[in-house]
Amino acid sequence: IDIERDLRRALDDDGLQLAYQPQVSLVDGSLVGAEALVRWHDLERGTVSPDEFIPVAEDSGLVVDLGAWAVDAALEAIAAGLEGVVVSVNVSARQLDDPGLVAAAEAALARHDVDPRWLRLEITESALVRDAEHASALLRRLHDLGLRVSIDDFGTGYATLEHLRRVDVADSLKIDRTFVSGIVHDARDRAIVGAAVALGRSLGFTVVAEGVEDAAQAELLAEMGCDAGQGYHFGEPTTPEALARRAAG
Ligand code: G
Ligand code: G
Ligand code: MN
Ligand code: NA
Repeated sequence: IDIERDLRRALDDDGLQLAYQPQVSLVDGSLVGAEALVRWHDLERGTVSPDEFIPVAEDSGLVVDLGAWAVDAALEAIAAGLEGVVVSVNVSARQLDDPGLVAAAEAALARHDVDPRWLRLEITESALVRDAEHASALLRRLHDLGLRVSIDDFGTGYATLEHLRRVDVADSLKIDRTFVSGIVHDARDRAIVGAAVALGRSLGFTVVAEGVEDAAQAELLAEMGCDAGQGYHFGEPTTPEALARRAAG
């Protein structure tokens, strides 16, 4: 069961796909963005969950090549009909250690005739905190290429107000779904999400709530001033073609 070897092969042989999960405006219901999520359907293994193979990719360093592939695939999808929708790609902590990250992003942009502002890189809060000085310098260089930057899984990674102040190139903040899931029934979750939305908005971030699963949650989030929602209520991760149709209609 050498998952690392099989993942490497899938990466080399066009065996990975990106699925795009819609991000919807809580103000007018329009499609404002999508998160690209890697999918691996293996002939022998069946569908392998990213929760299973992303940690392997991180430990082995394969996530550097996987991340470069994801950026390339997302740019291709944007060029093929997603322009107008901000597509987010996840960047793992391990990729921030790769000295070739900025050059790889630059090369990918050169390969595709795409306005870089339609691509957003999602950095988890924990990756940001691990080496804040290095991370914020790196994010600035990526931002200088015209890319957008988002802080992912906010609330789970011990970011301080100092971190938030420092990462001024990020334009979006994603509130982790572990907080969002409780907002209707749990007053403490509601208070935390409300405060996080207010903090994010007042710092100029577009605030996106993750894991929105029903209309009651969406309504509460809208009342809090949250900009956008992502989750099963608005749609599961889907093909780039289906997302493009949704963007057009
Ligand atoms: O859709 P979901 O099961 O797809 O994703 C599970 C986890 O895998 C999430 O934490 C998500 O951030 C992570 N993930 C999905 N796609 C990628 C990717 O392209 N790169 C990295 N680093 N993580 C990803
Ligand atoms: O990057 P991140 O860990 O946030 O990746 C998103 C993960 O959350 C993916 O595994 C995706 O399939 C999953 N997901 C997306 N929408 C929902 C939702 O509404 N509820 C739950 N429980 N999970 C979701
Ligand atoms: Mn993410
Ligand atoms: Na996330």
